[in-house]
Amino acid sequence: MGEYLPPPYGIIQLAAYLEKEVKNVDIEILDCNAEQVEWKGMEKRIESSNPDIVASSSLATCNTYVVVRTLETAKKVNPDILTVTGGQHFTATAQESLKQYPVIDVIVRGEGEQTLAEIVSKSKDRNTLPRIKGISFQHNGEMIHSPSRPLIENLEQLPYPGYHLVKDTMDKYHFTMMAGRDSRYALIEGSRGCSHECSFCTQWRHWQGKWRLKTPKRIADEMEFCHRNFGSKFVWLTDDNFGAGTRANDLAEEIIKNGTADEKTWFVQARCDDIIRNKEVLPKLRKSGLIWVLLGVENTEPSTLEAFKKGITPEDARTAVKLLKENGIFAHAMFIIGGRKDTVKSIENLREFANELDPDFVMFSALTPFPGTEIFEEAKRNGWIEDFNWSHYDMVHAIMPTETLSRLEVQEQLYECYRSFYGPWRRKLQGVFSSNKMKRRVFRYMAGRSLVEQFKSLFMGAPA
Ligand code: B12
Ligand code: SF4
Repeated sequence: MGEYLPPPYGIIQLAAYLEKEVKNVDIEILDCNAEQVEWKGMEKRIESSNPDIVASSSLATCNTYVVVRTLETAKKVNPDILTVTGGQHFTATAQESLKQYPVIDVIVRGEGEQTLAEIVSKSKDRNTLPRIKGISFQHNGEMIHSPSRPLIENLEQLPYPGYHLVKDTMDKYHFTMMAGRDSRYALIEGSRGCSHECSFCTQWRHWQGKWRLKTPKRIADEMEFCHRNFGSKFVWLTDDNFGAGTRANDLAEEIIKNGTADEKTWFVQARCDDIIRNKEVLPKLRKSGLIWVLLGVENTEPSTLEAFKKGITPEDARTAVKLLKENGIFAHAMFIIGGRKDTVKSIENLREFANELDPDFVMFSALTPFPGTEIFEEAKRNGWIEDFNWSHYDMVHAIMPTETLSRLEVQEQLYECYRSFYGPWRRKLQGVFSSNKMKRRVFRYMAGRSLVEQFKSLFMGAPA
């Protein structure tokens, strides 16, 4: 998706909670991406801060080695530093990760706020660690997994995200292709978890199959808070769904009520069926600043959709894309290739479907068996996984073959999907000269940087 620099949302959320709940704690956030700090610089910063604890963000499986190197750097500076990490990947792989990476002292499993606060409060006496719920650690060569911590019942007990802790780098965060280089960008969390159970997704299991929601008023107020205090003009709502009922409508109304809807825009990921359910609300959502929706279309083959347990149909995708376009909301569709039953023909059909669907923007990805998913378990059991290099788990590198295609062939098919959608001059010209401002910007941006070619160079020759 071109150049972007996101604020480190998970970490500032955790830090804001520590500030609120733990007495006498000094917190420093180091955003190495934003501050352009390399490994040596990180080492120096840790040295000069002389912390008791170093906690690293992780976000996605593909960042595993970067997390490990970060914690290694902390241990190099001072072996007594307590090193901590968490998030979806380390939660799902706690046992193996502790074994494989002895530089990790503690893995926080699942929800992080309360657990990290307790670790910080009790860190002076490490013998109390076993009494903390929701952690995994090694003690005298033994792997200890304390009982899971119950989820926070009401998400509104959480403080507003700690953007003040990264205020010096706030003007650096951007999502150029989506919102332009100069639009200050913030992430806001409106809910945690998901009420669906797709077999390729880590999200619902990580949050114990529960979907907890902030109220529309609170979400709108958080957007307003970022706008007023940090000048945020573009907000990525981290939710995965709108859901049914009046939620989407109420959110749009609350944003409009706050009076600055025309000064900011926002983005969300959504299910096709939720867009259809909320079709009457789309004009209001657009008025509230919703400019871009990423739709999980995933696939069109009935057997693949069934294996994915997504619970939507190609017809839902057609309707959802049409509705978004009619309402001037940029329709971005995501597809997954490389399911076990995929063949050259089925992927060709998917390409045809994507072309016919004609969303404003598409992304194709290779089915990635993220640890913690049903697909990972099945694939591991059956020996389908050919690549355990976590840095390749970015949905761009093919990790598994299908019944009829080798891993390299899946990889080539992925590139072919991009070429087929973005290659034709007709689509390029329609994009570059589109009457839709957003589409014009995206296609001009892509054309200027030959993004499809860059995509090819990311992986060609990757599977060894
Ligand atoms: C916004 C977002 C992005 C944004 C911005 C990320 C950012 N810097 O904040 C961008 C666009 C950059 C992005 C990119 C990618 N993303 Co993303 N992203 C998300 C999204 C929607 C929200 C993340 C978030 O902030 N959540 C809210 C925070 C509070 O939750 P959290 O991070 O899980 O943290 C909580 C706990 O897990 C725990 N915790 C987490 N880390 C730590 C660390 C410590 C020390 C402790 C104590 C606790 C702890 O405590 C936190 C509070 O309770 C999630 C899906 C989701 N709804 O969560 C996907 C998600 C994280 N992304 C995912 C993926 C796959 C990617 C990409 C690989 C996609 C791609 N092909 O490019 C890249 C990876 C980029 C990279 N190298 O980091 C997957 C990860 C799956 C996996 N196991 O790898 C997710 C889960 C989506 C999904 N449903 O599959 N992403
Ligand atoms: S893919 Fe989307 S709908 Fe399915 S479980 Fe994950 S977040 Fe929920």
